[in-house]
Formats: sequence, C-alpha cells, structure tokens
Amino acid sequence: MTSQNETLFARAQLSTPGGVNSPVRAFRSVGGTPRFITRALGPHFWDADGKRYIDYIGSWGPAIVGHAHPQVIAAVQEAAARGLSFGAPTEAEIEMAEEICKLVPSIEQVRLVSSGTEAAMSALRLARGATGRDTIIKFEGCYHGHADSLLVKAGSGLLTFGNPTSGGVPEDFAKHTLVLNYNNPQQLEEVFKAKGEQIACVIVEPVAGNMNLLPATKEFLQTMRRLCSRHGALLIFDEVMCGFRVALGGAQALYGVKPDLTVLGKVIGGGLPVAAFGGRADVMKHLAPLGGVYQAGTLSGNPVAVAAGLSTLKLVQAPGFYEALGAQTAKLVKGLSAAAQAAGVAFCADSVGGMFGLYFAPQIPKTYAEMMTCDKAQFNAFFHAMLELGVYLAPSAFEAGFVSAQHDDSAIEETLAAARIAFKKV
Ligand code: HOZ
Repeated sequence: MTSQNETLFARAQLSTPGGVNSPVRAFRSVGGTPRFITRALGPHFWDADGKRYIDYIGSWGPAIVGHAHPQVIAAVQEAAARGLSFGAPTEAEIEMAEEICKLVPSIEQVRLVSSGTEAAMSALRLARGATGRDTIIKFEGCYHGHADSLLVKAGSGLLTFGNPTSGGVPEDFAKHTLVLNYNNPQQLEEVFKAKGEQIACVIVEPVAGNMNLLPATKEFLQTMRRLCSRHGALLIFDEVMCGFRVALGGAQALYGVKPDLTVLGKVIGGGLPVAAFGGRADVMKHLAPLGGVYQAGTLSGNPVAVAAGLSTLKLVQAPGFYEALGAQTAKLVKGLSAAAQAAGVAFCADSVGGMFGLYFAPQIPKTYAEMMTCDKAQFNAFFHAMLELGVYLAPSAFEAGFVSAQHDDSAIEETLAAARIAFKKV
C-alpha cells in the first residue's frame, strides 16, 4: 500500500522545487521519503500515515517547552482573536524587548524581525554601517541564514548537500567575506594583524549547530572578543540556535563572553516567526529611524507571533528549567553512547543544555575538519533504523538535535530502546 507520505511527496514535487520549502526537509542526504506532519503534542509528532514519532528536532529548536504547550496555544488564540497584524506598534512588543534585554547579558536594545536570516542580515548591515567597513569574518561550517554575504562555506543544508557556497552569490559580495577555521584562535590573530583595520565584524555561532553540534572553545571566543575590541570591529554572536537553548542567557551567559551584537530566533518565537538582533545601545542607534542604516518589515513584531514568543520566554524562566532540560539531554546522550558501545559501533555524542550532537567517529570532533571525518553512511543507516522505530532525528549528519522539557524519562527510555536495536543495523 502506498503511504500517504509518499503520495504527498510526489504531489509536492509538482508544485514546489524538491517538494519542500526548506532543503534539509527533503531527506536528500539520508534518502527516502520525508514525513509530512499532521499534528504534534509534547515530545511527539504524527505523520500523514498516522505514525507517531519522538521528535528530536522540535522545529529545529523553537519547541523547547514541547509542542502545543497549553499556555502558548492560549496566548496565541487570545492574540489572534484581537487581530492578526496591524503594521503599527503594540505594547506586547515592548514587553518582548524588555524581556530580551533583561535576559541576554549584552543586549541593551533590540529590534524584532521575522526570521533568523533577516536578523543576521540586518546585524551585518548594522555592523558595516556603524563601523564604515566592508570586510566580515565568518567561520567555515557556521550557518547564519541565507543572506548573500553569509552563504560562503556555510553549514546546514549547504553542508548537507556538499555545496557549501551557494550559486547566485556575486563574487563582488563574497570577496568581502573572509572565511576562517572554527576553534582556531591563532589564525584569527594572524588575520587581524594583517587586516584588522578593514574588518567590520566577526560573526560566529558560539555553539555551532549547523555542522552538527560543535561548541566553541572559551579561548576561541575570548580571542575574538579581545581582537574585535582592539581593532574597532564588532563581535556578533549568532545565537539563533543556542540562544535560550544552552542556558537562559544563551551561550554568552554560559561562556561569560559579551558580544557587541546578538542575533536571536527560534525559541524567542515559540514556534511562530519571531527573530531579533540587538546589543550595545550606541551601535543600535545607527538603525533607522534614529540613524542611517535601514531595516524594516510589515510583519516585524507581529502580535500573534510575539504572543507565542512571550509566553515561551515566561515558561523557560521557571526555576530549574534549564537544569532539568540539560540533565534530560545528558541522559539521552549518555544512553546513546552506551548503546553504541554495546553494539561495537565507533560513536560518541555530546550535549550543551538542550542541544545535542551525534558523531559516528571514535572521538568528539573539535574542528570542522574533524567533523567531516564522521561516517555519513553509518549516520544514514542509524537515522533510518530510528525513524522506522518511531524516533525522528535531524535528517542530516550535519545538524544538531533538540530536546524539549516534555521529553520525560519514558520518552528517553523509548528512544534508547530503539537505539539499542538501531545501532545493530549500522
Ligand atoms: N536550516 C535549518 C536547520 N539548520 C532547517 C530549517 C527547516 O528546514 O525548517
């Protein structure tokens, strides 16, 4: 019998390139048919064939309090009943900005936008406008959304499909992007020594989640902080994935390193399209209508999306929230490693807060080059075995995984039982 997922995928490909609205969803690197999701609740979602999965992508991060949390749904319903979009300011937007400024150590002022891509693109423009410089530094394997200057040796879907620099990016744009090695402070020192006065900003995922999970070393982040301050460049932390994920104040709270600007998304929208960029007030004042750097959006600060985000931000401030999330994620990672060892598979796993990485390698990779040595074929076999057993992992060896506050002991136990079978098929 043909599955509904297959029927929907065949139909989708007629009207949409590759049948999906975001490339990694197409399952191309793991092979097989994408699952079309019909509903989700807590740690689970169900596909078009009615099959239930324990979900470890959580919409790639936002579903931190679990899917369809009653408080989030109620807030969204109340806001929707008052009107969907005004194109004029609301009090809820002030509340949201105040919450973000209160919770993220380096943010004095913040602007709301609708996607992580938009936030990173705007932060970059702001950094260039505020410094009057063009050159930016990014790191190989980091993904900061799909703005032109940032699609150079990038992670996520570009890495998944083995084409890290996108077509359609003019050489004239790409030449302003210097791509350096992640976790290599010496190289950063050398580049700043040679070109420090031309550099507008350094943008980094402090806990990278787009080349699998790869946390920065403290030395790497401290070095970029020192060099940016010395040379008048701005340091941008892209915390779209790790913000409100690895700790309440994001990676910057965890590492104790303060960027000049921060890019946020995912969790701050609670599943609806909210993202943000913010930071030092003296930098933010360069934005229109105060300054000459332009940025705007009809759906920026949308009242329904802000309601979802605000209620999620309230929920994650419950005492012990991050301790419990981190402990549950660590339990998962430890159990997976034990299951692999029992099956004799060269595998390890790591987590930071509610994010985790799975590596088919004898040791946890510390650099992009080491990450590339992970066994993709083994990952794909494991992915499909787990999927069959009702566990949905990211459909790519180069994406991080996400645990929610609703992944209780029984969800973790069920996952580990599946893994004990799946590792034997690798
Ligand atoms: N770029 C996202 C993962 N890093 C995937 C977004 C999506 O497919 O929803």
